[in-house]
Amino acid sequence: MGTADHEAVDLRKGDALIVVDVQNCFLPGGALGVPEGDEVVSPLNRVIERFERKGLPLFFSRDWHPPDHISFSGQGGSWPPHGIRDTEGAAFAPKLLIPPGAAIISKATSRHQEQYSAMEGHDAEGRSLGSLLSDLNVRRIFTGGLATDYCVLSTVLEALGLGFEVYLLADAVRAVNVNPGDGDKALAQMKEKGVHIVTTEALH
Ligand code: VGL
Ligand code: ZN
Repeated sequence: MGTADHEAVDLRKGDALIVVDVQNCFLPGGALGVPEGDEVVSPLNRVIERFERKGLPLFFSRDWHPPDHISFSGQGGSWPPHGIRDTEGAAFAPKLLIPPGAAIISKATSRHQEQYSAMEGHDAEGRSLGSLLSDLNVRRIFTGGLATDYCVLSTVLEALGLGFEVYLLADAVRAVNVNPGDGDKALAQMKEKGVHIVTTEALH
């Protein structure tokens, strides 16, 4: 958290929270367990409650892969099978607060397509996250979850490309770190591109 800004951020209309892939398979002991992945849940819950109390929109993305997804090692991909739709591994972490009004965004649902970015996912009615955000006139995106060096990074980069101002919740992300330092590298890349690196305590 050494790189985080500590100024307070006042949440307001036009803000949205995107919680990325806090699913059983990415928690320690899961099929693609992220070290300390479970530690993102309580800081995220604090922010989820804050957004909920202010009536601000919340989005929860999830890997929702078919059983033979191209990202799996058996199909020539680089990951063990994980995030298989309608399985316990793909379920959200049991302790994660999911308010009734929140939108669930499923991604990488087709066998031949990888989608790390939540921006490419869709809600239950097939609307893309990008279009939902623009319909709501969202300008600032706050995001955290798993994993810093894959789906969080892709989500952040795509959001920047779409013109959103992006706030990364530094205490509410953890990295896979396939190569040591990948998570720190991802954070540095985000910071260099103008992402605000903040802690969940800074949000009011
Ligand atoms: C993710 C690897 C494969 C992630 C998803 O959520 O960061 N990483 N699928
Ligand atoms: Zn995946």
